[in-house]
Amino acid sequence: MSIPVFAVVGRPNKGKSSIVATLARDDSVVIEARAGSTWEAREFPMRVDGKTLYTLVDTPGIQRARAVLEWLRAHADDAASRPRVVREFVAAHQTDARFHDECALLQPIVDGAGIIYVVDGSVPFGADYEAEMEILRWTGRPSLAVINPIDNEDYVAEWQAGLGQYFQTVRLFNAQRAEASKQLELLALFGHLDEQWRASLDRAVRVLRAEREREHREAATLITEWIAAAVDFQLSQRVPDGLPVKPVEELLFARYQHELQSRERRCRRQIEEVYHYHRLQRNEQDIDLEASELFNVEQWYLWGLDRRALALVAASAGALLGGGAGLVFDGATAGLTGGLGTLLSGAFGAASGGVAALRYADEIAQLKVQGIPSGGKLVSYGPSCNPNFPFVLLGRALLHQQRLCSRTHADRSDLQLDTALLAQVSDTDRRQLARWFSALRQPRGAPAAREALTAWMVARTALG
Ligand SMILES: Nc1nc2c(ncn2[C@@H]2O[C@H](COP(=O)(O)OP(=O)(O)O)[C@@H](O)[C@H]2O)c(=O)[nH]1
Ligand SMILES: [Mg+2]
Repeated sequence: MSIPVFAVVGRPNKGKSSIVATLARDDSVVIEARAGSTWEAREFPMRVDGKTLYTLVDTPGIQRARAVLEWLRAHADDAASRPRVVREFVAAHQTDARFHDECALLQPIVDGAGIIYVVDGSVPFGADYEAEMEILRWTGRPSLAVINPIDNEDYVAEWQAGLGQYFQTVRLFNAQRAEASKQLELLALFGHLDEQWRASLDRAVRVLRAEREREHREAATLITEWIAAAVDFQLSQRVPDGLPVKPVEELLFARYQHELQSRERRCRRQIEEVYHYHRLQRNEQDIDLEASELFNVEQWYLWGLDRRALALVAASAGALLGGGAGLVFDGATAGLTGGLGTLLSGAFGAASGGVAALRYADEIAQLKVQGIPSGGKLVSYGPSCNPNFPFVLLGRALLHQQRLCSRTHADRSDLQLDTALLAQVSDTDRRQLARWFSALRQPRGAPAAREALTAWMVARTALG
């Protein structure tokens, strides 16, 4: 049985390469504002278990339709000879530089490919498109038209009427922003162009759907692992007798922060790979423990929990920790008395000791200086016992993942990671998360908490 092949054709700059990038989920497809950036036809096969389910062919733009049509008309005797005449045109112009692009885009079609004709729904339809549509009709191959609304949908209705004269199927499809379900719908439609192709394309849709679910699970697992490792993370350093402790404390904190930053970056890069992004440019900021990102009220809104949410979380986490964890509530406002300083003082005792120099460090984790029996001191930092900390990490990770899932491989803009996300989490979910985070910090509860947290993320991605 023949493998379905689809040639994506149209004028330059209509989003042909964008459609290929989006459907093939391949960010190596060349997309440029400059016309003529696709010079040769390039094939993108979708392979599963060593078998190709279908192939997309990105092609150079049609530019000399009138001249081609003239040649075709001069060489055809009747309607039945048209497909043969198109083949003859391609054969006769292989080395003709004037028709290089036309030969490159017609070749896969005369070889048996289905036609995906792409137009821009934000510019008017015009009779001058009819020559190229006529040529495509002459090939006698099954075809489908896609209206890509590049800037807006102003002329979509007009295009639908015009294209309807030449194509049985016309679809509106945003090459750069179509969500996953729309992408799969379009692929299924490709399969309907020819009865022989249907089974392969239906299978491709099923495989792709399963693939996405697997990716979400993999991403969720990576995020859980990262958060569990981050709250568990600790560093220590020996200081020989007679040497000052303070510089070591500062150094240790700097190393702690640096290590968390690079782990977060690593986790993000891994998740980008999971979703097939290999060339992403991003606008991201490393987590900054010193700039009080976690504790600044405005920043709470962005990444972590606001005062009210934090109180809720502290209440449920505190209950699990057995109450005496230094959580002091102001009963009247249900807020926290004195903010986080109070939250972490008391049993945690972080405010005591030589930590005043590290203004915010004490709030992420505990800095400890212990005497060593053999002499000198051991300075240690972490693991973090701050209830807000894993929320901040989760918020950052979910935003990153959500941004990846809602973009396409045709979108080459920077990944923007500067908006709020956790605002969308319900109070019930927050309490649940707080319990899992607190269990993550205990050896006994950790495996179940990891599983629950991963499952929660998978369910959330499936909904979004
Ligand atoms: N905003 C927007 N831009 C698009 C869309 N499709 C294509 N473009 C842009 O149009 C230009 C040409 O796209 P490309 O896919 O290379 O078109 P091709 O020449 O037909 O292959 C690029 O700058 C794309 O970013 C779209 O759906 N929305
Ligand atoms: Mg192109």
